[in-house]
Amino acid sequence: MAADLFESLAIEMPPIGPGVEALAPGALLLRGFAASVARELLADLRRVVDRAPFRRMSTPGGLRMSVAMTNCGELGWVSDRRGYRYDPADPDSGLRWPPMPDSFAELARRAAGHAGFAGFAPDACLVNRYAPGARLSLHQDRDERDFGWPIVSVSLGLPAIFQFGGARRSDKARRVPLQHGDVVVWGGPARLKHHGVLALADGEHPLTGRSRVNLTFRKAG
Ligand code: MD3
Ligand code: FE
Repeated sequence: MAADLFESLAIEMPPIGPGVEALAPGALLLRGFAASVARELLADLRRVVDRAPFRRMSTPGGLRMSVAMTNCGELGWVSDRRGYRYDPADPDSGLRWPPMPDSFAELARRAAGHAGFAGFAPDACLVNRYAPGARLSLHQDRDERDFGWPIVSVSLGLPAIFQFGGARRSDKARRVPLQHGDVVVWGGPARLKHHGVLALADGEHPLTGRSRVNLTFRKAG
């Protein structure tokens, strides 16, 4: 009886181990998963930003976002008065986005594998940089072609409070603190949920200074 119960749970639930937490169906938090490679990621990010500097984009409605963004990989997410889209070129330079560093792609592939998404090969990495006070209001990520692939997010630097809501923007959102090195895989039923980030609290991090950096890996095209 109890054995049957556990057997069925083992089939339904993702493999949960130390430091692994299901935030919601399809949303797997891997606490500290990126901590051991954080220095390498940030060194590789410096080379990306040399070619494609952080910039604050505008929304289609003409508001300037508080979060500064750049991209690497074959496609980059851009927002301007014309709308949201993935573009192979950086609109600020006209050049292709910098290639995705191997350290980025490998981390994303390993994390997605832990959540059951074998073969995740992201073609886009949106990099978000938050200064104190910067925030991201509740939104959905739906500019990608195939929602069957997850989004993998990697938090670096100062901690932030992440909001995870529902199918509708007005659905009540729960708050999840995300720390340096945390990785979340958002797939399945979590993939189209609304989410955002509360205004960043001031602080100082040894690796990023007064900022938080978030990498989001996507299969966009
Ligand atoms: C849940 N970035 O870039 S990462 C974004 O911390 C974005 O910079 C936030 O939302 C950040 O679009 C949150 C976590 C995240 C990313 C994508 C998701 C959560 C998600 C897609 C679906 C559901
Ligand atoms: Fe998002």
